[in-house]
Amino acid sequence: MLKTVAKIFSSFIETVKTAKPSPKEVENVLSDFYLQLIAADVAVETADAIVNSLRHSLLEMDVPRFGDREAVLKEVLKKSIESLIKVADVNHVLKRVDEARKQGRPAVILFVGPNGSGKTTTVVKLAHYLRKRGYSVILASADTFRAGAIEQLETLGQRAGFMVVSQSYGADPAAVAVDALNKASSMRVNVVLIDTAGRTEVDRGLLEEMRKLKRVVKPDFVIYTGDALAGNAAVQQAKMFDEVVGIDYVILSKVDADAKGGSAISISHSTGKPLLFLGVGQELDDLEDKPAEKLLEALGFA
Ligand SMILES: Nc1nc2c(ncn2[C@@H]2O[C@H](COP(=O)(O)OP(=O)(O)OP(=O)(O)O)[C@@H](O)[C@H]2O)c(=O)[nH]1
Ligand SMILES: [Mg+2]
Repeated sequence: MLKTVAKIFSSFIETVKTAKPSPKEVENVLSDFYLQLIAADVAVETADAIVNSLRHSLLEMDVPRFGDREAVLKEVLKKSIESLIKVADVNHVLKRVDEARKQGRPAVILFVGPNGSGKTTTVVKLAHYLRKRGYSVILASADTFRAGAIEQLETLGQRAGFMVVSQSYGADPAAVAVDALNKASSMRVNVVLIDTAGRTEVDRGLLEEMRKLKRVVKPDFVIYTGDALAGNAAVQQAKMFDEVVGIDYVILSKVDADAKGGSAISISHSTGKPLLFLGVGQELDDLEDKPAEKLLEALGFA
């Protein structure tokens, strides 16, 4: 997990730990480091931010005579990465669900993202997460587009013990979502999670449909699910989804299978949208609600 970036970090520390480099050496080391980060799919603006925050420390760093330069440098790098990984407190989401409950309505969370990014799997994992915390949840299959999508959510959802509201392929996704909302209201269910079809910037019709869905269901939150394996593309797509539909949070999936780590350290910084969870496997419990801790640990800062 995130081995490439972790290695780039440790070899950077190795290079600069022994003696205080001259300004010229600092620039050489940093430009090398920068190129390695870009090659590992770190977004350009994020690599810039890391390098800029390190430049000052490398030039000005004042380690006591017998001080441990390596430990100080590692701490500086850790602080820099920590400040870039913006996370959301899941309690904020739970509080909103409580407020909705007090108003006598279900909270609604709309999942969006590109094809195959992990939306459907994550919907079921989040339902499980919420149920463990005492909330009742139903799922809406508003992906009426991709062959097999309805059966996939029905299978995964029902196996985990959730009610799945669906219609037929080609049905209006907004109609499915409204149907689910009505059922949730009459059954006094706390949360409705809406699964949608994967889409890209070339699917104009699908993007418009997503906007309509948002207009109709007025979700409490829109969550973008990105695939860590897509690297920088996951970051660019998140920006596109934010422009087109508006997103509140990011969940990055498949972090367990991501050998590089570029998207994981860039996505919240680059999009300005906080990371809510990391998907770290295909089981129901593989949803990590402390993304920053988990990423820093994988990057060797434990
Ligand atoms: N290793 C790993 N695999 C995951 C994770 N999340 C999802 N997957 C797998 O990724 C694949 C795609 O997941 P889906 O949930 O179907 O993705 P989707 O975004 O709903 O896909 P579309 O509906 O086709 O757009 C499936 O094989 C999942 O099991 C994760 O956190 N880790
Ligand atoms: Mg899906």
